[in-house]
Amino acid sequence: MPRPRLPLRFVLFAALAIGAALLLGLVVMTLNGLLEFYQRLVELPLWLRVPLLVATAAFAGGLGWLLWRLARPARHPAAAPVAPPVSRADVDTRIDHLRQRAVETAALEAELAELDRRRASGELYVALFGEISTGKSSLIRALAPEAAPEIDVRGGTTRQVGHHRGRLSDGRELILADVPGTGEVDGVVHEQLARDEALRAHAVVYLAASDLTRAQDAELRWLAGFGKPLLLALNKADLYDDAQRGALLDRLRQRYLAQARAIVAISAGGSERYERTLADGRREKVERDRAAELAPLLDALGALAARGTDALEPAREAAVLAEVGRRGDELARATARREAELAVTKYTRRAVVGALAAVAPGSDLLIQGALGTALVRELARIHGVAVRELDVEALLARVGLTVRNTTALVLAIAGNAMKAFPGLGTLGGGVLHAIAYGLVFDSLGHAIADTLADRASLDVADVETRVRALLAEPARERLERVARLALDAARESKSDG
Ligand SMILES: Nc1nc2c(ncn2[C@@H]2O[C@H](COP(=O)(O)OP(=O)(O)OP(=O)(O)O)[C@@H](O)[C@H]2O)c(=O)[nH]1
Ligand SMILES: [Mg+2]
Repeated sequence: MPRPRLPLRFVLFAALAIGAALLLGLVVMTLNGLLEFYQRLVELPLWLRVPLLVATAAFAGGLGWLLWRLARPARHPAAAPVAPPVSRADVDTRIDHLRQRAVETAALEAELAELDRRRASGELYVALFGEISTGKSSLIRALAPEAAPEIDVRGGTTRQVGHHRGRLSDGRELILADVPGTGEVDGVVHEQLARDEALRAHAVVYLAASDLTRAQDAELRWLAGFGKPLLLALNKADLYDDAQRGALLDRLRQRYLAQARAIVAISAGGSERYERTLADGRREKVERDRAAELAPLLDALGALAARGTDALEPAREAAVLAEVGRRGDELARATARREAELAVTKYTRRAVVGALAAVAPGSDLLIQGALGTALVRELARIHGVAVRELDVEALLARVGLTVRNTTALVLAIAGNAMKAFPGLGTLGGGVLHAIAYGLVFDSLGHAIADTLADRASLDVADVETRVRALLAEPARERLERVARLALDAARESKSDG
């Protein structure tokens, strides 16, 4: 039924016609205006004409520049450093701080020691990198004939990092690192080994056996972000005919012009198994090596080696330091979280004990009192955030109001906790309040710790929002923990008294 379509087409046509007419009118008007402007300009005396012309040109130029700034396509985020550069002294200080907090730093120190060892050795380190079964181990075997890395059609054959001494055509030596492939299901640990080794190398050869997938693309850009030389090798080129290979290479060259120093097609070789029939009719399994074709990669590696390790060392060092710094920060954060958790438990217990001891407990008394201040101070120290006395007071006053408004709620929740722990009921009404205080302190402590961790400042509004959320819906695990604290404290105070 073509009928209903007709009006729509008509409307479109009409709109187009009106648009075209308007545009034409606009063009004519502009031209007209320009002509008039020109005529008047010609009539003006010279001393007025020249400055006016200059001003008009400047205005047009400025407008053009502004339009270009707004409309120009975003530049490629090529080779942007992954993390801000970290100096060796900075990393050493961070490790010192961690050691002072009794954090295990041996792995970080080992990484730095390896950094120094490689620099002192003067050897050129090249890491191969790529998804499983792209032919990394095969390439090692082709470049380092004495090496015998395991090669298999099954992905995930290489499980550890292996170093092999290889030789380039001009006789120069280099150390090749064979690493586990990425992209294996559940291969996170192996993938980390590969990534760490890639950062330790002077240069990386990224191997692919076809056009890059989205995951490979991200991986390659991440590697290139460290600013070290990256060679992209399209392996198993023997599987493509000349036209296919050329088209693939063109595409890769267009996409990774900024990331890769060279983009080459190679055949690492590898081996193939097949069955053949003997003269007597028996069948036998044979394995034979495929011929390797590595010339363009050898050229690229040769050019790299010709630069010498000294030239390649700074980028290598920056990559390792950035990674060690990142891991140090991660350790520091985890340690702060652990210490904060202990501090919150300590103060929650004190709040509970205090509430049990008080004749007529009042929430303000505890929250605004010394206990609250001490909790804030300790958490701030743990997270390395400087806080002023004034801010602590403001925080406690504000949270005090929140708690007062939610007291009925907190008591109701505490009542539920008591039901879950029948033993608590027999300890009397004071326990209900003690649990309520415990909950308040536990919530306050976690809220402050999270704010400090996320914002690196004592953001009062943020703490309050978090306290409110925590008090409104305390998780069962928290409830039980606080109730148990109250139970223990009540028993202790009974046996004391
Ligand atoms: N056709 C062809 N096959 C190759 C080539 N290079 C390697 N292969 C085959 O690809 C498969 C995987 O080779 P490996 O060298 O084990 O690959 P890998 O990247 O080390 O694999 P993982 O260790 O599992 O990450 C093997 O069956 C090789 O024979 C090549 O140039 N052409
Ligand atoms: Mg391998």
